[in-house]
Amino acid sequence: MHIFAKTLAIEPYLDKELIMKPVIAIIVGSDSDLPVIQETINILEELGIPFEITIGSAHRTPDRVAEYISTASERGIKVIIAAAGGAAHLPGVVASKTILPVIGVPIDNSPLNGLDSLYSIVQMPGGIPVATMAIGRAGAQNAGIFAAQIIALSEPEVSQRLMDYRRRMAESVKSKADKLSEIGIKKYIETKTNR
Ligand code: RP5
Repeated sequence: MHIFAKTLAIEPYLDKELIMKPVIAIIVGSDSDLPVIQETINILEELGIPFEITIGSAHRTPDRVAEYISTASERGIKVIIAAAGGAAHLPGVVASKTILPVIGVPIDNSPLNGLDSLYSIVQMPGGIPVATMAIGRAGAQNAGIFAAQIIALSEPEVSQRLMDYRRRMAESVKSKADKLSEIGIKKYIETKTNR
């Protein structure tokens, strides 16, 4: 199995077990999903949560997906993020193979701009849930945050990092509002479009 496991250098006050082993697994249906799922990776890196990531397709490599997911719990994985586009059955198939919580990210790379992926992921029949995020980059970002929130239930340090993240987000909105009232709407829009 080719699993790209990435363990991040994080501050020593985190639980040793958490530092050493990935606790979140990300699986994408294709390498073409990776640019969107980069948003998930950014969040997990910012919050210092170790994760692993792999590519596995529910229709092109169903056996590989089954094997990868059935051993996730043994590896110490607590949450799985599954991202796919088009007729996106990957998150549902992943959820069928584990009782770990599965977060689904609908990728917007299809002619239907991800609406097909959203419906495929969100409309799971009763019995096998998938926590479905928004389509595309915002969904990928929220998948990372939501997974971190699950980890935070048993890791107070992760909880603190999530609160710090929210504080930084609020500060960034405030500084934008301050800049807007300082330079006015025309200049503000100019600075945004010149970026
Ligand atoms: C899905 O098909 C993948 O998740 C991807 O979003 C989509 C297209 O895959 P490629 O044809 O780009 O490999 O299974």
